[in-house]
Amino acid sequence: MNSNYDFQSICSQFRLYGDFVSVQPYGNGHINDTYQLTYCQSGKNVRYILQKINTNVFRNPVSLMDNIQRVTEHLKRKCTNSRGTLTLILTEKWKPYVVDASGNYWRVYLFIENARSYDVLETEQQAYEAAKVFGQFQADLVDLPGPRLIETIPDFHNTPARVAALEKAIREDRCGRVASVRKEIDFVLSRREEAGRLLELNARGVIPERITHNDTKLNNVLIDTENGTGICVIDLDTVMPGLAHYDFGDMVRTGTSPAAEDERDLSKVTMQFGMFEALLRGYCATAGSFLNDVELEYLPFSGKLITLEIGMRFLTDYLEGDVYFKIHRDNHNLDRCRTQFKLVESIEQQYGRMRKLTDEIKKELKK
Ligand code: ADP
Ligand code: GN1
Ligand code: MG
Repeated sequence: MNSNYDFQSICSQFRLYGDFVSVQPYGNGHINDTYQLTYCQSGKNVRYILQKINTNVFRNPVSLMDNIQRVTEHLKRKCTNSRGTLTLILTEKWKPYVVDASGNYWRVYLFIENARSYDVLETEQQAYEAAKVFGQFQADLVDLPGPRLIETIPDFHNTPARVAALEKAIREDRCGRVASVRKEIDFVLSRREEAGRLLELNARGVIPERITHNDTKLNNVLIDTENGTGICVIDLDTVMPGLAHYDFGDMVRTGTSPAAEDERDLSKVTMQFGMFEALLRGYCATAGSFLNDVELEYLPFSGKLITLEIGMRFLTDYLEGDVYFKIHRDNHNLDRCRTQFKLVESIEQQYGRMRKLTDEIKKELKK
């Protein structure tokens, strides 16, 4: 743990009651530094989540926190209990973040207890519950009052721009790694004409901009540890204007394979149709209330596109020398890229069936 931070001083600026007990690294996120913070309140230990925002990734943390504050306050009005949304703890000066002496941005959330996230889902019921919560999240934000949320990372899901970034990394070949990943590069380039399809539909006015989460990795949703119901969406840094597909696509990417995102044995990576069906039914149970016909029709495509997109982001980061995603071993980003591309192939093999099911569900929704 980085003990250079003066945790007690940082925490003392938030409206946290009781006595500081401990702070420990927590979770498996690739971007922020997350800590479990414990305070003793009148003899009882209470946990919080303390996070240092990654300002290399999020260049405008003040606007980002403004987005999160607006979104969580809006959700709070719709929730029946305090586990239904993240709750920010404000500072003594009523701000949602603290800037420390080195310029780091920190925030604190209530710790959502009796809940957990899964890096790999275990059952179709979990997939259904998680997707339902993400769909409800989009549905609840349909009426967020203006102004438009700021884009915390511009062009985050602009897949053609991600292809261009990969091509730049190939041209520069900063680490001399290009020659060893020709196969992976060809995999992307042979599919490049699909990269702009959703943005084209949006430009033609066929699918609308919505407020989306944009990082719906299945470990960004909490599930009740007692009864297995989906509770709450977390990791709100990328909540911003987007297409509904960005969220469903990332659920397919992270929720349908029984293998970890960085699994080295690619024979374990496969798109399990039953998990896809559970995600689709769960998502439509909530988002079906507002999605239009074309949005529904392109849900299977989004699974393929977003898996390809994240795979190429891992590949780009590998070529650039692992500067974006946290890595924990050599070739970690390349391993992650390969699992994504294997999953794309598996989706392609089952694509007809995925579309047929989507058509059936679309008809059920119309009844
Ligand atoms: P990152 O952006 O790095 O992925 P997250 O915001 O997703 O960071 O947090 C990392 C992990 O911390 C999550 O996967 C989850 O397990 C846990 N976590 C985050 N916020 C909370 C919370 N409010 N209550 C309980 N656990 C949380
Ligand atoms: C990052 O923050 P985390 O670990 O939930 C990334 C996502 C990727 C994901 C891949 C802001 O998500 O876009 O899909 O890793 N978040 C950001 O695991 O880049
Ligand atoms: Mg996360």
